[in-house]
Parts: sequence; structure tokens; C-alpha cells
Amino acid sequence: MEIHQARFTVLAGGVGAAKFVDGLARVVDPAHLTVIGNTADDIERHGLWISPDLDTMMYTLAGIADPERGWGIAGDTFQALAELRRWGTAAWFQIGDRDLATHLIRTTLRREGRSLTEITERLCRHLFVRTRILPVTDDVIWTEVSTPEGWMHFQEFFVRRACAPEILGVAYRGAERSAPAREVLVALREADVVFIAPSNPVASIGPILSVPGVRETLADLRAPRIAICPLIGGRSLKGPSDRMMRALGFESSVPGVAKFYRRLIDGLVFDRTDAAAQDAVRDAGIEPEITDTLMSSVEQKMNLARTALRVAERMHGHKHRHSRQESIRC
Ligand code: FO1
Repeated sequence: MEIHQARFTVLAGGVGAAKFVDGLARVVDPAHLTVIGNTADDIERHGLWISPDLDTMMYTLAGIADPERGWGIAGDTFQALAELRRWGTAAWFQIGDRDLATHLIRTTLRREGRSLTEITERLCRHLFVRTRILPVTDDVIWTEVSTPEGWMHFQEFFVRRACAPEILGVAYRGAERSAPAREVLVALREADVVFIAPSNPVASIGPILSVPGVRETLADLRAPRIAICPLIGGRSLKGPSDRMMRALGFESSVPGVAKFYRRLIDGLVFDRTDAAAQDAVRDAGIEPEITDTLMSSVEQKMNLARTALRVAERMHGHKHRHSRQESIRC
């Protein structure tokens, strides 16, 4: 595999994924990257259609994401939101004034009958983002969390309730009736390498895998499939990945992530803190790779991307030899 000509496809959630892809886009040609984004965090607020994970990826790659929050636009103001509050509206989902423009454009185009794929492409072009960002589906899917208070939309749980309620279960609503967006399966089949970004396995990658055809296509790929573990020392840096994993019966650990992605990945990159998990990962038939997975600086993002690429190169040779041996044996 010639790394400079290779095509990469990344399954991605929000902030962690955007940092990883940002690093990757600085070490390979961004035009050779395709992101398949989670849309199950999407929500309708104040009559607007909001796609938080697609926007976080788009703003990050455009270099305008807020560096502290990770989502929204840097330096944005919240005057419209303040006015909505003065009207007595439940404005718990913070939409910045510049961010508002994105949601207005998306909602208008949706009403005109445009697909989310087409809308995302137009928004990316407007922001000069060269990486292709594909929503996993053009259909409406959404994650709900079961809590002692009942089922709630993921954003109600995550933002409104600050992840406080106990998690009893998770459901991907609408997924079984959905279809992958036009170019999603092709982007998987034509990739030389597929990465699973360091995103919440349950809330971000789970919905992508639940769209009919995606899991099956990923499982059958010959190209190396490498995941980056979002947990360090069994804990999520931000967000409820660890608690969501446990709620679904998985350990919140590197071996737990390996089990979650069983048969879907060939390599797993994880933090030095978890070096002791190497044997367990190898026993699961997955190639382990230890590095620093914290992405607080551009250098750290680029280093993680370079490590992931090195694993991909190694696995590419390995899988290639293996498949040749298989065909010789046949
Ligand atoms: N996250 C928050 O914690 N609070 C918010 O008010 C909030 C608003 C918001 C608006 C637009 C957007 O694109 C993202 C936003 N996010 C907010 C982030 C988002 O809820 C999550 O980071 C993702 O859904 C999880 O991947």
C-alpha cells in the first residue's frame, strides 16, 4: 500500500473523532479521506434540524471549531439563544448565532427535499472542507437512552440532564427501517484502510453499525480495519462511553472495546496506560498497538494519526499475504 495514494474511510462520532480526523488530514491528503458520520445524535430544536456530529467534524476540519468545547464555532455569541430564553423557551441546547446559520440552511434545504448527504456536501464546500463527510444514512435515526425516568433522546440525556440519570439501556430508533446513504457502502468497499475513530462505541459507532448493510460490509472487508480506543484506563475522557458500555454488558476497558468490535477490526490502538491489555487483545485475534492517545495538541493528533497509519501499513501487508495464501490454498 502506497500511503500517499491510499483511500481512507473513517467511522466517526463527534469531538474525539473530529480531533483524530483533523490529525489524519494533516498527514495524508484530506481529499483521500471519507468520513462516515453518526446521525443518531441529530435533533430538531426550535424548528431546526441539527446534526451535531457532522457539524463538529465539519467545523473542526474547517478550522473554526471552538477549541474548548469541541463543538460549535469558536468565538460564537449566543444572543438568539438568550432571546429564546426571554421568551420562556426551553433553550437547553445551546445554539450559537453563527452556528444558527448552518442549521437554518440545512433545515431550508431539507424542506426543499434535499438529502442530508447533499446538504452536508454543500455545507462542506461552503467552508472549504476537502474531506468528504457522509452522513451514514439520509433517513432519520436517533439514539434513545433508557433511564429510571423513562426513555429519552440522547441529547436530552447528554445535554439537558448532563448524563446524570442511570443508564438502563440504549436503542437506535428508526435504524432497522433505514438504508445507508448512497455512497456509504462504496466508501467502505473502496477504502484501502478503514479506521474507527476514538468515539463512544455505543452512542456514536453503534448507530452507524446499526444501519442495515454497514456492519455486514465492514465485517467482509479485506482492507485493514483499525479502531482507536476512546477509553484511557477504562474511563472516557469526556462523555458517558464507559457507563454506556457497562450498561450494554461490556467491560469499560480495552478488552471490552475489542469485544464490542469483535469480527469488525483487525487492529486496536490504545493508550500506554492500558499496556497490560495487549495479551487480551491479541487473544481476541486483534493486533494491539500502544501509543499516547490523548489529543490535546496538533502534534498529539498528528502522532496518533501516524501511529494508526503505521498499523494500517503493517496490517495491509499481513492481510494481503494472508488472502493470497487463502487463494493459493483454494
Ligand atoms: N453539547 C453540550 O454539551 N451542550 C450543548 O448545549 C450543545 C449544543 C450543541 C449545538 C450544536 C452542536 O453541533 C453540538 C452541540 N453540542 C452540545 C454537542 C453535542 O451535543 C455532543 O457533543 C454530541 O452530540 C456528542 O457527540
